[in-house]
Amino acid sequence: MPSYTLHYFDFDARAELIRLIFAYAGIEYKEINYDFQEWPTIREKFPYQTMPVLEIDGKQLAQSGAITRYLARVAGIDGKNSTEKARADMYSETFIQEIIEKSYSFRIPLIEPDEEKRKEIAQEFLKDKLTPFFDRLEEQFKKNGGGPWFCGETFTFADLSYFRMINNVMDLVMKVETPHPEIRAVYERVAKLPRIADYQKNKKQRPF
Ligand SMILES: N[C@@H](CCC(=O)N[C@@H](CS)C(=O)NCC(=O)O)C(=O)O
Repeated sequence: MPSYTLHYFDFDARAELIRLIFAYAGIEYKEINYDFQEWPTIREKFPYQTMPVLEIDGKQLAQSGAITRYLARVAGIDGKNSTEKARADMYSETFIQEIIEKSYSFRIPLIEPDEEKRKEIAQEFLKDKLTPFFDRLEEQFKKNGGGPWFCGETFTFADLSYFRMINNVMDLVMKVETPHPEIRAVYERVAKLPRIADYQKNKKQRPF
């Protein structure tokens, strides 16, 4: 197994799915966190002056999506065939782009400093985005075979990405009124995986 070092800020944000894949696969890695004050003097070290960056035996791999897919391949959870791989990608990208990235506007004070405004945006997000999104996801999940995982019988990184997304907006998920029993069950299944349960129990609590 290569040696792995993950470089990121001390946030969940774009590194959390990567950490979850490491945890699921039981792969050892080192993590180095940077703060914003030191970032301007450090960014030059990285290929595109952004993080996360995964160092694999000393070689740098940038882009959270590339790192995720690389690790999913290493862990054997990237899907068994081209269709499953594409579907896992589709779900994971949707969770990241449609929900997690859109939640930054009410999660990150640096983006929206006004706390009252952040609360307002969160309420709008719950009503206009999250609730219809879950209705649709429940429908898609059933159409695509009904589980137990997002790629049917095959567990993939999309299930971890889903778990990550729900945790990211858990406070709002609790307020969604329509029931979504099928996809809710996926969350419970992931949460019960022994290595994931262990990771969640011991994980550092970060604001976003
Ligand atoms: N598309 C990139 C975006 C990376 C990115 O923008 N990372 C942020 C932190 S989440 C960053 O490095 N910001 C510092 C900067 O842009 O100077 C990815 O997914 O890895």
